[in-house]
Amino acid sequence: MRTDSPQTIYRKDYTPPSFLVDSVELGFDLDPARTIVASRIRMRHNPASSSRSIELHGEHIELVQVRLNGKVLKPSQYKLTASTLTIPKAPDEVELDIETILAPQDNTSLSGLYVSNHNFFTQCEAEGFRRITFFPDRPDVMARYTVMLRADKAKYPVLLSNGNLIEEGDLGDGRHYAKWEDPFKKPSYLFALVAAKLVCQEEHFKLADGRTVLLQVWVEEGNLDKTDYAMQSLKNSIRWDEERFGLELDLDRFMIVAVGDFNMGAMENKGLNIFNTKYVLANPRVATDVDYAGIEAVVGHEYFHNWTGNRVTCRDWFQLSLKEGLTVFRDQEFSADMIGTDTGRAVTRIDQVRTLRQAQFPEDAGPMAHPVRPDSFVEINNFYTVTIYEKGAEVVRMYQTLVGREGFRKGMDLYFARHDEQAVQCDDFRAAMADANDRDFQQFERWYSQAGTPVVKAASQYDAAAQTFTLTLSQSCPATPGQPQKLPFHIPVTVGLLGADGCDLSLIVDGVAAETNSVVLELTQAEQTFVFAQVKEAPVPSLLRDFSAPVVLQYDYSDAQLLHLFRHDSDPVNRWEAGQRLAMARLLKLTAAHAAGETLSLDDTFIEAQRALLADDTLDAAFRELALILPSETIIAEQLAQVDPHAIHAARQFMRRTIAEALKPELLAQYHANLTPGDYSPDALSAGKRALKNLALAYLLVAPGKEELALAQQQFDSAGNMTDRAAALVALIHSGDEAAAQAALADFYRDFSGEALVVDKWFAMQAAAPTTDVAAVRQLMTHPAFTLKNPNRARSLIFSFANGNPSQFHTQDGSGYAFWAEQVIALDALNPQVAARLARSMDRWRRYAPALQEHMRRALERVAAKKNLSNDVMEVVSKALS
Ligand code: 0A1
Ligand code: ZN
Repeated sequence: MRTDSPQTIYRKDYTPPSFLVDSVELGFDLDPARTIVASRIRMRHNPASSSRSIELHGEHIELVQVRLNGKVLKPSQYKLTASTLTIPKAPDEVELDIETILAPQDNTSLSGLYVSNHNFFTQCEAEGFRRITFFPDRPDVMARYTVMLRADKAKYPVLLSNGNLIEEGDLGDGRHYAKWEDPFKKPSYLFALVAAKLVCQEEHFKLADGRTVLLQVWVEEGNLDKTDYAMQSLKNSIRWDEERFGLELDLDRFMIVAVGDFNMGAMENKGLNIFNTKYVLANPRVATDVDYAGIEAVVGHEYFHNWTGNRVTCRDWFQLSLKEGLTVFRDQEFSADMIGTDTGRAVTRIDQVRTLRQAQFPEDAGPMAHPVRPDSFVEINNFYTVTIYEKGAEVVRMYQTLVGREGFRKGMDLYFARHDEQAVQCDDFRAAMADANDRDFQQFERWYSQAGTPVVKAASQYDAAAQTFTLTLSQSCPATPGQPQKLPFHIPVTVGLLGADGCDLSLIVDGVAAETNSVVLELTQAEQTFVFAQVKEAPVPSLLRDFSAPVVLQYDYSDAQLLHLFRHDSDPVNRWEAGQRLAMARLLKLTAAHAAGETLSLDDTFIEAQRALLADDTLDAAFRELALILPSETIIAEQLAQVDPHAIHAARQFMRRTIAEALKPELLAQYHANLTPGDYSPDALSAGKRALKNLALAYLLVAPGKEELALAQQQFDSAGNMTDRAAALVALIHSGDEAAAQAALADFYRDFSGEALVVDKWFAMQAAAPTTDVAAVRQLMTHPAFTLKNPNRARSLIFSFANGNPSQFHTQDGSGYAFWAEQVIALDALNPQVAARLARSMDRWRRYAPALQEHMRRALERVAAKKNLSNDVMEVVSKALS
């Protein structure tokens, strides 16, 4: 809870730490109600600092005693506030002994040391270590850790911490101990411990250099049948980082531990990754294809942090994207390489583009917009955002686009050669990329310092006589909070030209012949012109291939040109994009028509293009599925100056229904052609088939007859895996047949009530159904399985409703917003981080119709007026209101 008024922290105010820490010895006497922590910190004065006082952070902990070089300090010899402990005028070399007491069982924030299902876990990023003991809890203080854990042996048979186990044994009186030593220097945010009753799947694994390491995946007893995929993903990650980046595991032992109460996806603590169960547990009965893909990505992500984040870490939290953007890029490349095919790669790329448009572009256009390297924040936990992660990954990807894969690898090698075991800045990464490739990335810095999504406008002219195609690109970027004016970015725009036959033309740009059918144009000015020579016919330009930059691209395509690209573009991402443009144009017209009370209609052109695509067996099922999904209601809303969620919903539903009716035979044919009989496998090919089949099912159930209902029911009853089971259930829920939906929901709950992650799905499906109103959500909250205390559960119901059910959340009477305010306030008392995430649902409130806006403003003000609001929520709502 907030103790004094929230303070803004500025990047420009960075000062080096006054003391550096060489080693830390931690002793834990673990008890849920009263854990005693003893620490011995060896420090020395930092010559780079002019300050002589030792500054330690500490929050929500009781200080028992502090000794300096063996002498107990009297309260007059230090200054203790609610968040700091300062010892003025300390000598050069200091040994501090500090004892603190905490109550993990009362820690509902899930930051620091906490209890989940009777077991102990820690979460120290970003500033959780200060809830365990007093320490310079900042990432540029890197130290060696030795940890002694003591706990009741029967209740907590497993005692884990970072690094290597060096000793364990009994203490008598039913307690036991384990001593761990981490051979690498690390910042405090990477500290972790687990004391629990858990079991593990383990394996000895041989590294490229011949060493054998121990890999473990720890879970609760009943979940040992759900660890195979996480273990396989871990082994794949290790191999991949060896092969692609020459990076090896630097420990003898690497552990993954699953916990049911967790604020985020997972955490990269050195050698002891702690994971939300959602990203570990899977078997075909309980996990969907999407869950499997999530596990692969997150296991990879946390493992890759071992080098990008842990060995080389961040100087301060403003540099967060240094590790997160880079590590997301690495996990994206890993997932793409695991599929291995070109279209597989493109499918993962399309997913990334969808995430950017669904979440990052709106963030970049709203009150919480911030640069990839922010200049200020109130609460760092609010900055684990899609901008830091996903846009940050796009920024890293652009280096690779500009210097090529090999050049990128050279840049990475130089980065590690220069900065291993250091805490550095985004600028250091940029310098390594520039120096290794002899490139000037001065201007590229603006991707780190300027917020907002750039808009690139393209215009073209074909001169038949001269056989030239002239492409003029111009750029601009909208104002964002605190940044009214923007300077031009360095934007890679990958371009190809299609001839009338649909094939790529060979390219000569500004006199230089390109080696491939795509060329990377570098747009660095406000406006630039590129001339393509020897162009024998008027081409259709394919712009921003592979989504080469995180921008909005505007070009005045005709329908005919888009259809040409949709049929023929050799770049699958742009092929998909052409379909999205065709769909969006229609969705916007339909939305306006609905709002004006006109009758809705859809032209045949679009339907026929979809028909052809659906039946094109030369295309991967996964690609066809993506090409058939219409832009989401959120993405449509982002195109509009004033948002009417009901008109958008009606327009999209109309389009879905029209497509479903027109393409019924084709959808049915694809349904049957893409069954995946036999044993379940989560591989991309099978998953793609299921995705297409289940999308066909969803379309068939938009306005179903008896046969379609029977088909869904039959799939629901006989499905051999969760992907098909859940898809059939969702189709029934959206079918309009309430009785069938309710019966299936009851069956589903009965079968899976013991599987927490499946119960989350059960809540989420209902929360997102357009038939579920606020009253129904309130009713679901009274279900015995519902609790706000568990973040996954809160997200499954409350967040799914607020973010995934726009037509019900935004009702005219404002009851959705009043509900939102209540839940933000209730959550804030338990877990400010989760509450602040929910608070973000109102980010775009100023774009709604005036009547809705008024309700939203009142809801925001109600939250802002609450006494004792956390800094987390305060920052979000006050930025929304400002
Ligand atoms: N570094 C983790 C994300 C993470 C951040 C904060 C957490 O608790 C507040 C937990 C995890 C990652 O990128 O995976
Ligand atoms: Zn990360």
